[in-house]
Amino acid sequence: MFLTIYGIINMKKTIILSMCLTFIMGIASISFAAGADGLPRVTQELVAPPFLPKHDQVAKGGPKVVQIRLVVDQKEMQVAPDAWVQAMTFNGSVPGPMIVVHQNDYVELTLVNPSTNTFLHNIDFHASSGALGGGELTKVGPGQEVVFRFKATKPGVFVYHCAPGSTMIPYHVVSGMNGAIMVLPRDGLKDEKGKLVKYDKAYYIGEQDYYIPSTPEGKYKRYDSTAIAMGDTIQMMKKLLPSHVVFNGAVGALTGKNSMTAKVGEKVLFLHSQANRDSRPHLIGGHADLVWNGGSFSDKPATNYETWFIPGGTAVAALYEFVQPGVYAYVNHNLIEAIMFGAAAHVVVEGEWNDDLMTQVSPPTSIKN
Ligand SMILES: [Cu+2]
Repeated sequence: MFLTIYGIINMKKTIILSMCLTFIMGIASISFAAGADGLPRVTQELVAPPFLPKHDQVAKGGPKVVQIRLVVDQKEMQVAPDAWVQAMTFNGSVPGPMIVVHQNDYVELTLVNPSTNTFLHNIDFHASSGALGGGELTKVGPGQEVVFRFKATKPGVFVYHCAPGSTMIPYHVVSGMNGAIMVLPRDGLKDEKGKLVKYDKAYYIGEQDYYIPSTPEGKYKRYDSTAIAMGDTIQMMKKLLPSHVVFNGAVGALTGKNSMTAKVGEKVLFLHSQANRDSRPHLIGGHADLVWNGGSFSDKPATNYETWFIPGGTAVAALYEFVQPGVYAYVNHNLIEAIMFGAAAHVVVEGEWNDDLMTQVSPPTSIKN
């Protein structure tokens, strides 16, 4: 319409203007096509937490399209010796797998909802920009799959979770449908002085609150399906009092033979997510040398924290170089949640003890006077 009116006024100018518009639109379509379509594609093999998929800390080459596959698995999982949950999971683990890309890579997800499931599912990526974090574009009913792509423009650690609408959002999240993605700066992580910092190991700790109903006698109820469990569980959820707060899906998932490991002198990156409640990780006997508060890698990391904070719906990265051997407890420092609800893990660290840093000057004896 604008062109028509303008053309009546001056046909010559119109021709020039429309040529310019065609040229500009041409550039726009070229730059769009050069977005994801022209880039190399790689497939990332996702692994169950606390491990991370194979990745480069400093990106090699330019942006890529990173293809991943998440399959929704509804199944019963044991949370504690006396408690089971009808879990809803991404790829069968609680939390879902950690995804690792670099800033300005594209994440191309195939989300699969097998026909054996009963509910509709989707995914909201906090790392993405756009309506509902992709929630509307990724809704899949049982028997469907969808391919969805977003550009990871912001560096940091971010939660992803199922968000199918209404009460189903918290129900799916507290049934296990959450995980995290780490979007590394292309030139790697930087310390507080802006110097490249590399980690020797990285672990993903996904904290999960469960709301498992009990019988009047105090025994945890066990259900045949998520649909059957839903009514009672939602009544429990409304009280805001979890029955369990655990790391990686179950009490003891990161202790004993499943403990995290490290050596003295190794820098370990702890990635901790909580999709629903606040948390406050603390490494007993250690620290966080660096903490990227709010999970943002755009900001300088804070230094030398004793306990760091995870606002609900966030994933946070903390780095620590172990300086002493031993079995360290990594806990939610609401110690009731750690000890009585289950939010505790172990890091077994090998190496030489440094007496200068800590020693028992004399062993316990009877009080002398
Ligand atoms: Cu879901």
